[in-house]
Amino acid sequence: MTITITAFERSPDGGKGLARDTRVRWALEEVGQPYEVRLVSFRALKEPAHLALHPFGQIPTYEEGELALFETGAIVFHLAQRYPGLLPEDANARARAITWMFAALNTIEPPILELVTARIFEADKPWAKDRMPLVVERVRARLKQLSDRLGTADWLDGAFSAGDLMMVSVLLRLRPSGILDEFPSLAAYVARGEARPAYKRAFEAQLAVNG
Ligand code: GTB
Repeated sequence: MTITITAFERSPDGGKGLARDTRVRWALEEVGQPYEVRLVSFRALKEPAHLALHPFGQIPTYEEGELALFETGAIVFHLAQRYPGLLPEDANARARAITWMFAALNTIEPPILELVTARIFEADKPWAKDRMPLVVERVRARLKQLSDRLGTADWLDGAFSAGDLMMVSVLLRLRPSGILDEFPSLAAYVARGEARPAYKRAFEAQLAVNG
């Protein structure tokens, strides 16, 4: 059955791979599933046809026969459950890998998004200068904890998993801020993710659209 995802017709990042279709492309590449991409304009995101797929009018979405999904966490989890390659066989190791997916989305991504919002969309607000150090400190605190847990390991819990795919994807959003480089082990962790052939294919595919 054909898998179709949606992505920006033209991502505002100009091909840096920061829009969230990249993590879904990456998961599809890791599990070796071919896919098609339907490109959507910002206007079309808010039109009924797309809202029927995604109630919040965003990308990416995922269609496979009768199944339509939104939310990258749900999409990557679906792929990881359906196809081998992203979750361990052992039940406990699998549960821990899923825990890391949730940690990426629920614990690490929120302060990073707060920082992105502060840097890009609120930089001209009168309170921006006072608030920025607080926002940056919240990110640093989480990165320190994550870095402590990763230690000298390559991946968060044994072999590469959907948990790492999601964590690396979330951390990549920090790169323009420079904060990631304050944590060399996390910067190296992200670089390991980017070096995976599946990531490279996903990155190139989005670059072909947005570059
Ligand atoms: N929780 C949802 C998920 O994980 O799927 C969030 C989806 C989401 O935020 N989608 C964004 C979107 O469609 C694109 S990824 N936004 C349009 C809208 O809401 O109207 C966020 C994003 C956008 C642009 C860049 N960039 O240019 O650097 C990076 C990330």
